[in-house]
Amino acid sequence: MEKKNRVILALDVTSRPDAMRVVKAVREHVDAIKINWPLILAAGPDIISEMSKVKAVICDLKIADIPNTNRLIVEQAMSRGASAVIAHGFTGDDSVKACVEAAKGQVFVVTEMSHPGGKQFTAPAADRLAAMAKACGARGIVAPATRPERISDLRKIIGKMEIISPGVGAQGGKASDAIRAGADYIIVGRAIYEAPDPGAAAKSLADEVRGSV
Ligand code: NUP
Repeated sequence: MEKKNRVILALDVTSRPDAMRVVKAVREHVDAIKINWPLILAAGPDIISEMSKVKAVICDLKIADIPNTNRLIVEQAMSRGASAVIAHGFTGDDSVKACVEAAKGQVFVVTEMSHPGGKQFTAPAADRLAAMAKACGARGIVAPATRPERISDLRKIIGKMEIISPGVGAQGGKASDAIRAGADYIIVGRAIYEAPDPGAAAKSLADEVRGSV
């Protein structure tokens, strides 16, 4: 994916027409489209191929199973045109390695989750999850824009690997804080697709990111 706007659209709308409308409005201002279960379940998995013709697609399936099942899931996502997938790391390094192998390295591993409950179980394990993601050869990690200081901590563990960071806008995080803390990309859903003018909202976030580096 390009690194022009450093904004990844979280396309959590629940119909194909809504997805097309939002993507058409924001495509110039985002570098990738993240597709999660709500849209896949609403529009069917072909939405992955369709969106991959417009932008790089990251499939946020939060893959969390035994190695063989992980491999099967990743193969399905990649064969439909995904450029990368998001997997959980708490399943252990054999499960993460299965994803990395099947995705030829294009895996982002969830560390500390961005919502309040993320502090309960994921925060205490996040440093180890990040180190494990690195050891397994993942492309990057998912780290919380709601706690930019944690992005900085995790950056020290992973070195040059990529950090993609959700939690901007609706969850209370700020784009410029996440980028200054070391995120490569921010992930934004509701603050873009629920905005009266999604194109303007995405542009304003991309401008904020550019102004913060
Ligand atoms: O820790 C995480 N937090 C998070 O919000 C890991 C994620 N993958 N996400 C996803 O990012 C979440 O599932 C949603 O698709 C997106 C954030 O959306 P929004 O809060 O900007 O609407």
